[in-house]
Amino acid sequence: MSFFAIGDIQGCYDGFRTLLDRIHFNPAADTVWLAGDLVNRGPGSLDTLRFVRQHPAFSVVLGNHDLHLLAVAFGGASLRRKDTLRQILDAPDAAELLQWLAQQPLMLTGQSVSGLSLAMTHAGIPPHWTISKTQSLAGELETAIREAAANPDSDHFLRHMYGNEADQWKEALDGTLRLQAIANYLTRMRFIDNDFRMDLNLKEDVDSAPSNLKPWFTYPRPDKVRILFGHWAALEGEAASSYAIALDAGYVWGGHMKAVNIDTITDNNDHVAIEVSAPMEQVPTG
Ligand SMILES: [Mn+2]
Repeated sequence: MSFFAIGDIQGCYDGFRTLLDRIHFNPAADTVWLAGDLVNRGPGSLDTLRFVRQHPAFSVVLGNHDLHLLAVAFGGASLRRKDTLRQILDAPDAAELLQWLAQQPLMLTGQSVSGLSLAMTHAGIPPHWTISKTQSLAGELETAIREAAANPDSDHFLRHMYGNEADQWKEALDGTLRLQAIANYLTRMRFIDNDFRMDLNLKEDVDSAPSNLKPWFTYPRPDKVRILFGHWAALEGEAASSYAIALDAGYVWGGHMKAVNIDTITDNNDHVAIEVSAPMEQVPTG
């Protein structure tokens, strides 16, 4: 009856299975939250999707790479040079896998055994969004993604997903820009300024940012919710935050894959983590 959170798998199926062995994963009893980016860059995206879909022990949030796969499958977006998604698109069970993926949420909420309130999204939650507001905005995006998968030929959001223009939340946003802003905050955010505007280009470590930008998780929040997130490999699984817990330790880039034992999270945000290291030969080139 363990409760774990695991960071970005990015198609590193062998590393994922090794990590599950290391935490003595029991599919009949345990709960494991996956922080999104199940697929892409690594060599085992198809096996990862099949395995996660088969086991109800896993709960998933969608990451930017998962959304990219859905945009390619349903929205006519092009594969990029470094993508390793072709194996999914060509698989005999592609339709079932992609429809399953399109039904997954952007956010999970729950409680640890000691009663801490928990939320997970792929990139994080900006400090000016309450948990209930985030839940509601995530729901708008989930609805749009499900409509796209149900009617791929219509003029749906996955045809218009990409845009760095939607880099700051405004209540008045509507239509495509509103959905783009929600997707950007929940799946791409790293640095934000004092007006909570995202810089969607910077992806480096915290020390390299211009002085007007800070990691989203260093701004104070009005609640005490613990936010579990992936996406930011350059953090190497360490966020200096009183409330956020970083899960992406960059396995696909030769780093580590990390599992946090959620029931060990303390009041001051310490927690027990189990990591596996990537074999060097797995590092993608370019
Ligand atoms: Mn990501």
